[in-house]
Amino acid sequence: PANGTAARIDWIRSRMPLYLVMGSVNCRQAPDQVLEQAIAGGITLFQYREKGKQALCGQEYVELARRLQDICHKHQIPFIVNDDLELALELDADGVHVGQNDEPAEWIRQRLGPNKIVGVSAHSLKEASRAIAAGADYLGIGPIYPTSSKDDAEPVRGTEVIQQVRRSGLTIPLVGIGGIHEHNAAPVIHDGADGVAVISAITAAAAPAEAAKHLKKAIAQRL
Ligand code: TZP
Ligand code: MG
Repeated sequence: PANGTAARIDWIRSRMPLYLVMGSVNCRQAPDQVLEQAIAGGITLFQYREKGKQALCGQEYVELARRLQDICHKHQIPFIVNDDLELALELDADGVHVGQNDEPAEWIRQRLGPNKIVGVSAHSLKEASRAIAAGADYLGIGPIYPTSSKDDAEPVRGTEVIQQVRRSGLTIPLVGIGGIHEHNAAPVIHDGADGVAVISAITAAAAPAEAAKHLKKAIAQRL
């Protein structure tokens, strides 16, 4: 099972193939330009994740969010906020993504209402089932491969948890995350994901548009 009407689930699943997660810390060029290029390369969903030691805060944090949201709007890419319900409400963002140690998904769903997107990170079948019961629209499962973009990442599990979730009959839209790039994305889709979420494969690429295009192609061949 998954949450919502069939049409809503289909729509959310259709946004999963190439999900860019990004903050200023991840970028070599101006974040606005990285996002524009990533969209040109074919990303289907965007998450503003401004985290880490050098992360912007206060007014700068909000201003960057607004600029990136404007770019997403212009290209009809849904704009999701990582772990900041208040910012999402202030900006009328399209949704919020929370981890297991963030505000509970039930609360996020209650505050956002039924029409916004709620994403939850899950690292086991149990966490996946709980997230669905709490009202999640999609799951992020990882890290699939070793990653240097998250300091407090859980152990690498390959596609094991994705396979467990699918074998248990859960049909919720889901993406794999963690160390994914164009040459290792195929097994993630093959093993049951509806897409991949990436940071560095696009943000640290010399040519983000090309990187996104190649990733999208690797995924589309498997979907
Ligand atoms: N959650 C699990 S791994 C990860 C997050 C946010 C970081 C993914 O970044 P990259 O650069 O695609 O490995
Ligand atoms: Mg979090």
